[in-house]
Amino acid sequence: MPETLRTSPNIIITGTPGVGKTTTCHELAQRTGLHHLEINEVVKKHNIGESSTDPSDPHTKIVDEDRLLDCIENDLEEGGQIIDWHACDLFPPSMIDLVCVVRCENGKLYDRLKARGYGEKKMEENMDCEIMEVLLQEARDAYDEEMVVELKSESTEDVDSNVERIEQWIKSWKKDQGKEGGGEVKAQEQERRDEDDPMFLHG
Ligand code: DAT
Repeated sequence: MPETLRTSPNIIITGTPGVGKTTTCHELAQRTGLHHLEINEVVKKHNIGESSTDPSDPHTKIVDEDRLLDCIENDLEEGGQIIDWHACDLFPPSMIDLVCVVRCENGKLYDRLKARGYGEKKMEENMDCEIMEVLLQEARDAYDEEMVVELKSESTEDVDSNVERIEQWIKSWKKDQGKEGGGEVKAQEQERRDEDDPMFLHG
C-alpha cells in the first residue's frame, strides 16, 4: 500500500446508472462519518456540465473533467471522501484508496431505470453498459487490480453487507496507516492481513 498523508481513505463507488451507487454511498456515509461526495451535485453547483447534443437525451450532461478535478482537489487531498459517480478513470490513482464497482442484474436494473422514467434508448444503453461490464473494465484498466472490488447490489441485504464490508476495510486501512516499522515483520503482517481482509477474496 503506498504511503499517504490522508488519515481517512478516498473510496470510489462507481457503476452503471441505477445499480445502487447513491444508496450505498448514503448508507456508508451514515455509518462511517465519511463525506458523500456526490459528483452530480458538484457538477450542478459549479455549472461544469454541458447539455448533450443528442436530441433524444437532452438531460445528459457532458462534464469538463479538468474543471471537475479542480473543484474536488482539496476534498481529495483531505481524504475521507466517498465518491459517487458513474465513471472512475478520471480520478488520479494516487488520490484513491479503494474502487467499488456496484453491479446489478439486468431485470432489476430495467425496473429501476423504468421507475426513473428513462426512455427506451437510454435504458438500452445503460443495460448494455452493465452487461458488457464497462465500468468494471474501466476500473480495472485505471487502478491496481487489488484496489478494485465488485459488489452486487440487488437487495437491501446486499446494501447492508456491502457497507459492512467497506466499513471493515476502512478500519483495517486506518490501522495500516498508523503502522510503523518495516522489513520482514511488516511483510508477515501484510500476509496475515491479506488473509483476514474482507475485501481480499473478492478483490
Ligand atoms: P445509482 O446511484 O447507481 O444511480 P441508486 O442508488 O439511486 O442508483 O438506486 C436506484 C434505485 O434502486 C433506487 O430507487 C434505490 C434502488 N436500490 C438501490 N440499491 C438497491 C438494492 N440493493 N436493493 C433494492 N433496491 C435498491
